Amino acid sequence: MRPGCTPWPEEFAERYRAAGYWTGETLGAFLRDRARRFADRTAVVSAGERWTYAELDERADRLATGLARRLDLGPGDPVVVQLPNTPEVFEVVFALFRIGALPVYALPAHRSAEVGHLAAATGARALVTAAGGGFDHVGMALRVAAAADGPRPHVVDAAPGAADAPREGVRPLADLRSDTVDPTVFAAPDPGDAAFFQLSGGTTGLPKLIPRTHDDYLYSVRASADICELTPDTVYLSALPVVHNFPMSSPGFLGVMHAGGSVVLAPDPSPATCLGLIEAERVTLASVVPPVAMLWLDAVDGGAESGRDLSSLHTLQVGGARFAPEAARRVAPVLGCRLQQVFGMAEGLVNYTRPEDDDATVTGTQGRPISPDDEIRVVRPDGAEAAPGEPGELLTRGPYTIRGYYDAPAHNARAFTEDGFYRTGDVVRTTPTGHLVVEGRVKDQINRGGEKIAPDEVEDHLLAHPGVHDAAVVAMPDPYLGERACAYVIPRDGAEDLTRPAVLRFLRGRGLASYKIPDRVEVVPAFPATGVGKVSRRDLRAAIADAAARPAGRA
Ligand code: AMP
Ligand code: DBH
Repeated sequence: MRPGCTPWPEEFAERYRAAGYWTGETLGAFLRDRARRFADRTAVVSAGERWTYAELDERADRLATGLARRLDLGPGDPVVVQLPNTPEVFEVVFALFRIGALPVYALPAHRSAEVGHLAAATGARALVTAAGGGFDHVGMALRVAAAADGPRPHVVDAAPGAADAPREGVRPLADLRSDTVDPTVFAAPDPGDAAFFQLSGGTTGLPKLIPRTHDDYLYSVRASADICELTPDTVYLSALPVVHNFPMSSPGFLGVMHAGGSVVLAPDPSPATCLGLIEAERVTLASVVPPVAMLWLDAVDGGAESGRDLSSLHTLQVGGARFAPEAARRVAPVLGCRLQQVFGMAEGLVNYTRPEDDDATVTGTQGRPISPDDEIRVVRPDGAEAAPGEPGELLTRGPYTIRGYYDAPAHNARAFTEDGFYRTGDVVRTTPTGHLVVEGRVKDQINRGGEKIAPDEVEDHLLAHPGVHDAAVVAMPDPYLGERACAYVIPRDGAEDLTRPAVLRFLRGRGLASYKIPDRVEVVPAFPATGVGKVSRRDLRAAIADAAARPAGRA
């Protein structure tokens, strides 16, 4: 395996191969095989374009040729991919797979702090992004490339108009599409090696990189497609950015392509856009985070979209954050479709409620694991096994859960047990049927409607402000997003200009992803709610978490 990655112990690898989970298929070969079987079927619908499987396959070949010949990219080269929901995202990632290069996925909301970190941590050789969308992603990529230690990564603009107004130092994607295909550039990567990097929401400091292998990921994809009963007639709508793990693999676009179905990319998650696409494209399956599900429910339930014909929609998948049971119970009557809850993580383990589950299970649990070989432990704070039904921290290992973050030995020693279980930081209880109910978490993280924020990371940026003496970022409950972030900031003596807008401006200037910018900033003389004198930000977080966990009215 690539240095910095943690392999599964050989006895586990053998077991997963013998069970037929790890088949040796690679992501590059995956598309080739689908293109043979489903050549003329529609693979992708997006931004007015419609590509068949054969077309997507050919585009991947042509771009692979250009990337190899003109940018000298090849096996093992990491490439940061930060693209919105446009068809080019598929062309780019499959071209990279074909030459054995490794996509490093960044969300469109990420800014220079995150993208710079991804590029530096992987030694990226190129950044593929796209102009448009109200933020200058290309300019940001140029700044990140200029700041790189070592050879300057290429910057590629995948926006359709990029070649019309070429920008200094930027390669338009159109210039990299070779007219001919050179099969000598195709690589045959080791299916047991890292195929790409996903980003973890993280709990401490900078986001961690998650290396996923061809073998492990494609197993989760195939099994997910089976569980979700996908067929060539599946029409899947991704309302989330498709580079996120959920719309990529749970079952996501890869699961849909495995089955030969069609993927419809929504440019934004709004009810008008998405419900319009569901009606127009006869969408059968869609995946959303809870706040988006709630918006759709309200828009259809007597709102602006109540006249839509949503009769094609068979299943709405909701995941990424806690979906309140009251909202879950509205899905079937309001949208006229089934609900499927999805509790997953980019590190691996994914749980689904199943088509055969009864209503109470579908609305009241977060599903059960994909694989019979997903090992689940629920433990008490002292590490002892919880009793059946008792809440505890979820630990897991299995055929598609990583054994370590990339190049992070110190962090791995805390995030994994000695025998290789990933400490999810989620508090769950199990039901007698083996379903999991997410009850809370022990990890220091804010889940803002599915977008994860590590308080530490934001605090470190706040502490870099010369006028900030101390800072604490904590979750505050929110009826729509579940949680939002609030930053408490103590000014240094004499720092009178440390106002709320100044703090927000400072954070934006640091290049932090928009969803990590605190929703509320309180400039305070000392941290509130403790009354025990000088309190560190860690103590404060612990105190607030503790207070929130106690029933109201008790001190
Ligand atoms: P990440 O590790 O950044 O991929 O984020 C995964 C985390 O999102 C999980 O460990 C949970 O904390 C949270 N999560 C995902 N799906 C759900 C869900 N259906 N209900 C509650 N929390 C969820
Ligand atoms: O939140 C997640 O990271 C997530 C949610 C649902 C995920 O990675 C997944 C399904 O695969």
